[in-house]
Amino acid sequence: MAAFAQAATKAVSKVTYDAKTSDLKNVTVDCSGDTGLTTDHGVKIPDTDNWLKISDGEHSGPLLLEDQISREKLHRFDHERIPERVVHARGFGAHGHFKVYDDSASKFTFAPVLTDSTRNTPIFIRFSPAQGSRGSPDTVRDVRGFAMKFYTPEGIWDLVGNDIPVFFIQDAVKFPDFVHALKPEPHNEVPQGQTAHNNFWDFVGLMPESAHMVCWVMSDRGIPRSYRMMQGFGVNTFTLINDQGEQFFVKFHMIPELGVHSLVWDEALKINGEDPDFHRKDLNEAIENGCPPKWTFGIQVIEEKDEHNFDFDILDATKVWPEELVPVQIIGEFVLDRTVDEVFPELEQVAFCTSHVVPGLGFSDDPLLQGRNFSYFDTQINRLGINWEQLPINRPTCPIFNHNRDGAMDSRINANELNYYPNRENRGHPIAPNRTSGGGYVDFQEKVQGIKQRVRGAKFQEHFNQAQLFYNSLKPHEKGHLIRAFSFELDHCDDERVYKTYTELLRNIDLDLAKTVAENVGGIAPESPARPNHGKIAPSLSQDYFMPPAPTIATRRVAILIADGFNYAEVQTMRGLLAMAKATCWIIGPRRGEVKSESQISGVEGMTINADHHYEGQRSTLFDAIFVPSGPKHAEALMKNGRATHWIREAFGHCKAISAIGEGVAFLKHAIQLPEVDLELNPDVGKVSTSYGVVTTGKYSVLSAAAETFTFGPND
Ligand code: HDD
Repeated sequence: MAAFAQAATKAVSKVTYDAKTSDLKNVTVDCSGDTGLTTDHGVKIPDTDNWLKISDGEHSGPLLLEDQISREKLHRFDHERIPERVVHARGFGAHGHFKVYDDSASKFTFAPVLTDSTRNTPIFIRFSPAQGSRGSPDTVRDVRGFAMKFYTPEGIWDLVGNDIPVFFIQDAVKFPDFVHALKPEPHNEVPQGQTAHNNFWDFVGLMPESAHMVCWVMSDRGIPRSYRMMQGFGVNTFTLINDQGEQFFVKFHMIPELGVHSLVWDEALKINGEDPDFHRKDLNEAIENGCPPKWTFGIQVIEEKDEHNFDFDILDATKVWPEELVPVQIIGEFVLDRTVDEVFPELEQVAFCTSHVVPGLGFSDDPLLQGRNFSYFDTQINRLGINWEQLPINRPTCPIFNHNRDGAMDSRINANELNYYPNRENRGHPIAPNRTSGGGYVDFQEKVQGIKQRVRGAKFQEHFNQAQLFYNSLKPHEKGHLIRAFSFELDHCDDERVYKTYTELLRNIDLDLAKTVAENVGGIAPESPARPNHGKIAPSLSQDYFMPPAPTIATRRVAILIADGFNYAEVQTMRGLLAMAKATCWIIGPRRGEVKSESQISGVEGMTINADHHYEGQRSTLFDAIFVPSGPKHAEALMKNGRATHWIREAFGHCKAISAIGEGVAFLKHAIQLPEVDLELNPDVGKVSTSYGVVTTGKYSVLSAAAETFTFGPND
């Protein structure tokens, strides 16, 4: 199965399969192709540089319309773009595999994808900020889509989640309004990749139900360090059905093995300019360096009888089910271990539908999910046409047979002249639903009663308890970042009705928060809270709760800053240590090319190192840690170089791990110029310990601990 998924997603030039049985086993994919150019209709191209024209060899005459080769080339170019996604237009992803550890979930579901531990289900995941257009930068402040496609023998399961467990709105009918307010404003198409504008804050200020989600987006969750270091959530409440026909409510969780880590805001702002593709490069780099990112997969389950036992409605997508109340049961894991071959056929054309579930899974009456179930298929038709599920990346890896017909780009040959049911040969008949993997889909026989009306339940009317719970659960530094984020965003709103309304709304969450933000942005600093703070906290809402079991710097990017006269042995030792810890290491020098070591410039036949980049070519923001070796002349040269000095100051301001030896320490002191920051010499000479991106080795001194006391260093 995996082979086909692989084949199905490879950019294929020739795919042959037995159309009659749709038997996919004998799929052959020949991507070898000829290196010579042909037209799309297979004719070999004699010349791709000159349009056929009338000419005496000297002067060019008119081009000839008969040149079907040149015309085709221009036609294809003119029609390359398809409608970008109306939200989540920017995105990137990879292929991987999913497996469950055991059949523990069979209490709740008969779906083999969640209960059969012998399976290794091919998956494809696309991560995506929501607001920006397809060409917007990666490290914007935004929610990140976390869309998973499972290619199972029972059909495709699309779990279309986000990296934040709640959403802005409760009822799907508000989605067009929400997106209109979120996206660039219609009169000037500003801003790109930002929520910092009047319309967004006007809308959420008038929609208290969005308060909880807005707090999450304004927290460090809104600026993930990496797609590999963020959680994923199914967000909506789905259902599971077990083989006794019992139904359970379920929420899905994806927990990154590397832990949850974020950028600091100043860093995110700068990376958007320095490397707008930071997150997508980071994902590919990790996979290509043999460090495929891994997540564990968990479920929260509530029995039907317990549905109303909570002070919130469990079908309300603006609410979490606190893990302290409903534990997350880890049932499996997944890894992303293959990068895409080509963006358009795999990432631009991948399409997800929340309505695509496999037997054993179902939908709750969550009003957001029910609306989503309509929207996704509709939007795929608009983007890709009615036969979008025949595109290799979207194609199921199990047999397909039905009476759906024709429509643009229908390439399936059903070889079935009885394209209706019932028919005299009972061809294409329904498959009796039963609670096994071979049965037809089981619709849960749920009893529903009520009257037709446009309402939401009483518990849907409460909007601040969980926003308070989230705020209370943040660590002090997380709270500080959140307050600064609100202040940044509302400072970009120039209509005072907007920022005054929102600072007033913050009184419902926390008085300090409301006062500080109001003072920063010119709102009315409140004297009292709009409601008491219940003071509850849920530790699992802080991202610090999700640290890896064992500290690791695996896949972290470490820059080694050198100038002519550096200590060669130290650099080579550090490179070895970092490689052992599976971190990636980059030499940054005065030039990209040979940099002379200390012994070499002192006339002894010494070694040189080739720098990967020069000081101006990269920035500290693109690295997690910096190491500066010893060497008097090298340290002196660094001290004289403003850009190298800024590297250290900026990294210090971003609380990065910085380490140095000997004269390198003097350079750090010179760069940081904060006498109160005491360079602590690590006493463990020669020992290498690494934790959370902090590299402390041997007699090197480490500044990162000191940097923690600063959220912004001297240069910010
Ligand atoms: Fe959505 C895309 C996630 C609410 C309608 N959504 C889209 C994508 C993600 C999400 C990750 C990008 C998928 C991809 O990579 O192709 N959306 C969510 C989550 C939501 C949510 C987690 C709240 C729980 N979405 C939501 C609502 C509606 C939509 C309420 C409409 C009623 N979403 C869409 C869409 C998109 C989409 C318009 C645009 C592109 C696409 O579907 O394929 O149908």
